[in-house]
Order: sequence, then C-alpha cells, then structure tokens
Amino acid sequence: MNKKKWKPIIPPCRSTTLTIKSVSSPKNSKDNHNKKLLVPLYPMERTAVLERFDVDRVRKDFPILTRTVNGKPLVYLDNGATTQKPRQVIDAIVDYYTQLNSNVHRGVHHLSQLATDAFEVTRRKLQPFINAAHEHEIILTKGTTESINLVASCYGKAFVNAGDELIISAMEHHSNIVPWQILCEERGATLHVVPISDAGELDMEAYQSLLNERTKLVAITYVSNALGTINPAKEIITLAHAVGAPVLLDAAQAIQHLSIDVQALDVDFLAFSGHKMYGPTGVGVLYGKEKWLNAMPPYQSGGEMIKEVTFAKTTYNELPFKFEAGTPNIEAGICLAHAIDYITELGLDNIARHEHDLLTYATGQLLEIPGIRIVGTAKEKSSVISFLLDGAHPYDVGVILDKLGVAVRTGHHCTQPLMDRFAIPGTVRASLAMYNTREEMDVLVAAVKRASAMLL
Ligand code: C6P
Repeated sequence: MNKKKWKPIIPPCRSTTLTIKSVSSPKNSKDNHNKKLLVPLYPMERTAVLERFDVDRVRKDFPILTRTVNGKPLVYLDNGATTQKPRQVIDAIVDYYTQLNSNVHRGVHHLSQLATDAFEVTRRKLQPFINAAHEHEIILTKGTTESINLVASCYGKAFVNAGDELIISAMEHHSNIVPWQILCEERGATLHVVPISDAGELDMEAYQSLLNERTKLVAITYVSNALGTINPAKEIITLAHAVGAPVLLDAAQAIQHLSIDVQALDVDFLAFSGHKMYGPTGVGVLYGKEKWLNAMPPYQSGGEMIKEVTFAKTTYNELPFKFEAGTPNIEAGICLAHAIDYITELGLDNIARHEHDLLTYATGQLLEIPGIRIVGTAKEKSSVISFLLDGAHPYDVGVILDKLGVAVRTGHHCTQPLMDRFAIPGTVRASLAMYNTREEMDVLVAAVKRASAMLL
C-alpha cells in the first residue's frame, strides 16, 4: 500500500486558504447570478459618513417602528436589552437563506466558498470599526457573555493562580461578575470590587488602591447597562498597565453609542454583542491583543479550531480560528456586516450627539414629575434613564407604560449587586437608540405621569 500522504492539487477550502476576492470584487465576477446576489448582500465599501443625522430617514429603515402595541404606536425604549434591526439587516438575513445557505470554512463547493467569504467580510469590517491592529484579533462568538467567558476560561487557565487578584466594579452586569467568581474559586484567587458613588461613578481612588503586582486582570464595563455611566476607560487601562495587569472592557452597552478605538485605548480585551448594535442575535465579538490570544489555550475543541488531529496528538489552528470551534452562527455572522455598515454610514459621533440630546431632554422632563428618583446621575452618561417612582414598584410602572405602548425594562437588569448597593429592588429603565425621537420622549414622560397618578 502506498503510504505517501495524499495531497489535493487544489488546497482544501479552509479558513486559512480562502480569499475574499469573489466578495470584494463582485463587478469582476463572470457569474451573473452571483453578480446579482453579491451587490445587495455585500456592499463592501459603503463607509462614507453622512453629514446630517436625519432621524425621520433613519426610522424609515426600521419596519417594526411602525407597528402598534396595545392599540398605541410603539415607543421602543428597551434598546439596552436588544435593538431593533434595519431593513438592510433583515433583507440580508432573507437573502442569506434564500441564496447562500451553506457551511463555512469547510466546503470546496461554490456556495460554501461564498458563505465563507461573506463571513470573513464581517471580520474584515470589524477590524477598522474598532481599529484593531489585525483582523485575526477579532474572534466571533455568540455574544458578550460568551466573549467574557472565553477570556475567563482561557486567560484564567494560562495566567491566574492561587494568591492572584482580579478586579471588577460594583456596577457590573452578571456576565462580568459570575465568570470571574467561578475562575477565582477554581484557581484560589481573590475577586476585588471597585465601589461606586451615589451618582454611580467609579471610585477611582479605591480602584488605584486595589491595584498591585498580584492583580492579574481588570474587567470593567465601559458603559453601565443599569445606570448609563460611561467609565473612564483610558484611565482605568493606564493605571492597570502600570502594575502589569491587562484590562477587559465589557462594551455591550458602548459599541452602539461610542466610537471605540482599541489601539488608542490600548485595551487588552473588548467584548460586545451584535444584537445590541442593530445586528442579528447570536453573534458577538471578542477583540483580544494578539500577544494574549496567542498565549491562551483554546476555549472549546472540535472542528475548525484544529490544524491536524491524530489519536496521538492534536495541533491547533492559528488565530482567530483557534477560538472558533464548531459551526458558527453563519447567518448572524454574515449579516452583522450590514449593521456595521449601517452605523458607519450614519457616523457614531452623529448618533451619540442625537442620543445625548434625547437623554438631556427626557431627563429634564422626567425630573419635573413629583416623587421621581433617577438612579445613575454620573457626569458622563450614555442613553440610559433608570428611575423609580417613590412608593410604586418598578414592575407596576412598567406594566402601565406597556399599556400605553411604551416598552421599557423593569427589574434588576442583571445587576443584582448594583441594586443592593442602592438598596432598591430594581428600576424602570428607558434605554435609548438612534431611532428614538423627542416626540417619543414626550410620550414616555406623559406615560410616567399617568402611572404616577394611578399608583401614588
Ligand atoms: N444586558 C440588558 O437589558 P449578551 O446577553 O451576552 O448579549 O450581553 C450580556 C451583557 C453584558 N454586559 C452588559 C453591560 C450588558 O448590558 C449585557 C446585556 C441586557 O441590560 C440584557 S440582561
């Protein structure tokens, strides 16, 4: 029997060997079918920023905003939980399943190559979106939660030992608390918590005093989902680096509101979700500096993350595939590119300005309602108004608002320790997005007044 290893003449269709030529140059394609398909699916270079932010134009792109709820026009203010999707993303999802559905990084056949190319376009668009130095520093995950768990598991195995210390803050989402608690229990490390002020701002002096040579990682949210506080990310990172500790920023509530430059921040890890940035559910991002990702073991094992498997030994694939075991959420991965395009075209600075206007306007109006208390009054705030009506349970307020067509979130917002800090059961949270309007803020204020009249 010939023992010579069989090698294909054409290299196998693997992530490392594919190019994105067919996608980036649809005009050169001789295949008419693909030419027709690729234009709507992969608008590669639409990145010019619009000069004027026109909220009425933006709203026309979001079909769901025209529906009614309980007989009233929908006023969707639960954007911190998930954002609505523009037509561009919805159409791309339909196009994917009607024209392209195929597995990625595996097949030699035409559809598989197109799907792989489209999937990699998203990674290629994410690199400039957050200004990563390398495309392979972008790991596609299920979402923020998985991205943080990945770091806790892989960085933890490689770098955290008994006696080490980790730092989080009092305003973290459970996704940025529990993975570190589990890691600390497993490794015999200690988890420290940076306290916050009554306004919901980090106590930076306390933070500084917690940092020392035993600190192995700082994991802090960029923007608080329950308070809206924008934390001083650059300062947090500079101080941590001074003691040699890397920083993970939870950007779940930042990526859709602020322009993020990972190199300028010098952040080591950044985690965010596609569904909170007008993209599909089921895809998220972990950005990691190459030096950390290379030094970390794989997260999960299986297909895609390997270079070569024998029963004696397995070698791992290179970045980013080392951290992407198994079939990913292909549809979501591909269609996230359209959300990135959408945001890029409008311009994050324009979006932030519009949302800041709404935040200031609505806060001013709400504060005039007797018995209202806003929880989270940091100087630097983004797009979240958490409040309580004295004597009313947040749930009851939420139900009345819903009857009036206003969708808000009530409860602890997956930040139970934060609610304990303020000694409250929860809040009513209105979280804003680019498509909200001043008129909708008026509806919110009128609805809160009505709730107040009914409950108090
Ligand atoms: N916060 C909210 O209504 P996932 O579920 O993985 O996409 O995101 C988790 C997560 C992590 N960090 C922060 C700061 C978050 O706000 C969230 C999600 C939603 O506030 C759902 S609980």
